[in-house]
Amino acid sequence: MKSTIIPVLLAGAASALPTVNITASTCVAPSKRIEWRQLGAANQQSYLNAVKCLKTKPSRLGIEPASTLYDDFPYVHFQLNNYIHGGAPFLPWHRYFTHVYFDALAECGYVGPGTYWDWTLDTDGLRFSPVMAAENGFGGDGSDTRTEPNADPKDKRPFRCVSDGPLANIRPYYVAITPKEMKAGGHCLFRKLPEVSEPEAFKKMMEGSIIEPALSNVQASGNWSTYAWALEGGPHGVIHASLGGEMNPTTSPNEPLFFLHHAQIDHLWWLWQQEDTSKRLTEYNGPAFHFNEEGSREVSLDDVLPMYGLVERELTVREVIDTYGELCYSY
Ligand SMILES: *[C@@H]1O[C@H](CO)[C@@H](O)[C@H](O)[C@H]1NC(C)=O
Ligand SMILES: *[C@@H]1O[C@H](CO)[C@@H](O)[C@H](O)[C@H]1NC(C)=O
Ligand SMILES: [Cu+2]
Repeated sequence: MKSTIIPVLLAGAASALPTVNITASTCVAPSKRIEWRQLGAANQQSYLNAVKCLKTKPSRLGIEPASTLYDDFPYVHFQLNNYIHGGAPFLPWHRYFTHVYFDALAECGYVGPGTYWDWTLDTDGLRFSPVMAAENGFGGDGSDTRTEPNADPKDKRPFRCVSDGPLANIRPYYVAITPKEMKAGGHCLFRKLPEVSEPEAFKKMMEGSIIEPALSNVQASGNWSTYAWALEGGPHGVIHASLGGEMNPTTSPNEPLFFLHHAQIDHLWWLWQQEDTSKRLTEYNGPAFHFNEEGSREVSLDDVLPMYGLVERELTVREVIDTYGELCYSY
C-alpha cells in the first residue's frame, strides 16, 4: 500500500516546486543547538510550555477535526513509516522533521535554541536524567496505578500514564494499534521503561550500542550506508526501546522526548559529517524504502522529503544534508 502511495506523492510534490538555487551563503548565522541540560530553567520551561501549546493549535492536515498540531507529527510519521525507516531516507527525513517541529515550537512561543538529549550521559538509568525530571523536564516513567481509562479493551498493552511533570495531563490523539491500524480519540502520554523491570537487559542494550566503545564504533563507520544503518539499528532503536510506551509504535512522536532523541541522532550524524565534509555532505545512496520492501528504487539527493501537509514547500535531501544550508543550524 504505502509503496504505491508515496512515490506518487513525491512526484506530485516535486513537479509543483519552483527551482531554487541553494548555496552555503544562504546560511549566514547558523543557530546552535544545545543539550537540554545547558538550556537553563527559563528556556526549559518555555520549551515545555510550547509543547503543551501545540495541543491548542489547529491541525495543519485537516484530517481529524479533533486533532491538533501536536498530533500532526505522530500522524505524519505513522503514514510515512516505510519510507522513513529502514532505508536511506531515515536520517535526512528525521533531520527535516525535527527542524519542522522546532519551527512549530517557535510559533508556540519558544524562543530558545534547538535542543537535544545526550543520553550518553544517562546510561546508568534514563529515569535519573534531568530530561525525565518532574521539574523542568518531561516527567518520569509511566505509573502502574494510573492507567488509561479510554484504552481499547482489545489493546493488551498497559497504558501506564506519565503522572508527574508538566505533561502529565496531555492527551495525544492518535495511537497505533498495529502497523496497519491507528486509533483516534485521545489517551494519556504513556511510558514503560524496561530499565525498571529488566535492568540487566537494559544494561546489555546500552553496552551494545551507546556505552563506549560501542558508540565510537558506530561513529567510525567509513561510508554512508554502513553508518546510517548502524546508527538507526543501534543507538536510535535502543533509546526508542528503552523509553517504551509511546516510543514503540509508529506514532512515537506522541512522546515529546522523541524530538530530543532524534536531535541527538542528528547531532551524531552531524559530527560524522563534519569529519569529512568533502565526502559526507553529498554521500547518499541505498534503497528508498524499508529494506523489507520489494523492488525499492535507489535514492537520489533530489528526492523530495514528504511532510504530508506539515509544510508549504517540501525540501529535497540535497537541501537538508548540509545543516549549513536551508535549515541553517549547527551543534
Ligand atoms: C540557478 O543557478 C544556475 C547556474 O548558476 C542558473 O543558470 C539559474 O538561472 C539559477 N536559477 C535560479 C532560479 O536562480
Ligand atoms: C561501505 O563499507 C562497508 C564496510 O566497510 C562495505 O562492505 C561496503 O561495500 C561499503 N559500501 C559502499 C557503497 O562503498
Ligand atoms: Cu521515526
